[in-house]
Amino acid sequence: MTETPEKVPYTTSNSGIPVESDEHSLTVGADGPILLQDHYLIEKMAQFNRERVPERVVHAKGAGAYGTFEVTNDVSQFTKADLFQPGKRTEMLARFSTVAGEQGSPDTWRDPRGFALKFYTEQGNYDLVGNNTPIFFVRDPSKFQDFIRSQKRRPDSGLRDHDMQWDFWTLSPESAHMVTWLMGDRGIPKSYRHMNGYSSHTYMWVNGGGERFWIKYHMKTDQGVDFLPQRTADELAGTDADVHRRDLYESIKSGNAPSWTMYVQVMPFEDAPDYRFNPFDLTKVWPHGDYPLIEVGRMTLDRNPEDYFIHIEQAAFEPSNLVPGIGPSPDKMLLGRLFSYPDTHRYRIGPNYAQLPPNRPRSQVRSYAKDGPMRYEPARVGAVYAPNSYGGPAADVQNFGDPAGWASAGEMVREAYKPHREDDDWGQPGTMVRQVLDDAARERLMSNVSGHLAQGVTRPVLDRAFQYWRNIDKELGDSIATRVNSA
Ligand code: HDE
Repeated sequence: MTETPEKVPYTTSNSGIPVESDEHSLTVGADGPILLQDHYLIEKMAQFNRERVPERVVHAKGAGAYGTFEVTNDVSQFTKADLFQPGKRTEMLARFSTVAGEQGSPDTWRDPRGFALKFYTEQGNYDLVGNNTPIFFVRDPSKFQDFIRSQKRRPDSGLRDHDMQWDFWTLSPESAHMVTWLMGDRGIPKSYRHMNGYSSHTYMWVNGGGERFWIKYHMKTDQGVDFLPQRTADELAGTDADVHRRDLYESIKSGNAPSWTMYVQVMPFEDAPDYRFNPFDLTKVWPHGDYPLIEVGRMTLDRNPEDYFIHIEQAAFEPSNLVPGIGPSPDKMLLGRLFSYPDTHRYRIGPNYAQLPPNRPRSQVRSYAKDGPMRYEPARVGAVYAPNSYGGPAADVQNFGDPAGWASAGEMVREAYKPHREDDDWGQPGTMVRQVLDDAARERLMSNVSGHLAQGVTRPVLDRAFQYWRNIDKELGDSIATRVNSA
């Protein structure tokens, strides 16, 4: 006996008109030509041709979810930001990603991971767009594009190329700290749930009294930090390229909501000029003995997006989304990023990207911006220009304005940061190798680097790479050279 299928609603065109067939085009006779008046067929083909927006130029492959941030400690002495006030709960969105691979690339390639957060606060969106590393490869935004090109694909063959990667790194010694991270265990996390997140940059916090502090954020995973050995990661790249996206989705779906505890390091404003490391240099950490971690709150991710494309592919994170009580620091990389992200969103998604569901602030928008492609929210202002006499919004500098800045004067120059007492490129990675890693982790680092160098890195880059590692740690560099030369 054949079962009667359950009645399902009828298909419509994008304009809501019932369609006549899901399978057959309109033709003149069963074997005849297709007719131009088959509007539905044309709509299907045209829509399909436009299904993609450009993938992110970096951080293309990722996964994300919604959740809540709740404050668990009183940090109001350091910031007046509404989302960090005692007892506050704020809805949020998180997106994790790999950096160099494309949309379909394996989740388990060795790479830093993006750790992008958007908090829907009462004073607009606050975006904290960090990585799973407290540092970065370069310290000037004008080197970023070159750096990324060296990590992506060659123009001739379209292949990735380790020679190109090590060429750039060894000619850019400021990369040593980050490369040491990348080649160690944390370069391939077990899953997105098993990694920490960092602001990496230093930001400014301002309290209710106008007092300023320099801060760094740390998001510590409550699942525990864990990693994949190179061999397991390589296998997974072939058998389950989406393993980390799947892990996040399925954990949340089964009610196993991952969480992270947020901490900050707080540096008094006046400490910056004399601190032993330049506190705005993105290749340096502040040792916890100098500035201990102070707990702020907990983020829990418990809601999968109902539509991946709408909520995650079109999510637009931007470090320039800073709310009252939080400001930038003089980190040149951060300042470069304040421009770059909204610019990429206008190109990738469209100028009205801020009206889309993942990007729309939960607080009221009273901006004087108007029109543009795909705009659908009416401008809720009394007039379309300011100043006006018809009840349009007016900036409230008194209530919201921050002294979120710093004094600055000098000649226009193109120069590296002025070095502080202990600033050099090899010191902090050397300390990591000798004092943070145990013997087994150091051995894995050595093996990961040697394996990477053995894949297509040629002289003179190879010799420079041995010297690079000797500069970080003599013994480690010697063993890498021996291992690679004897392979
Ligand atoms: Fe990004 N970065 N970046 N970046 N970045 C992008 O923005 C850029 C940097 C980071 O899940 C792009 O929307 C410049 C540091 C994350 O959607 C782009 C510089 C850190 C994500 C861009 C940096 C990051 C991005 C590509 C040097 C960690 C993914 C698509 C000045 C602190 C966000 C997009 C998401 C994405 C530019 C350096 C983190 C092109 C110019 C440092 C997590 O705008």
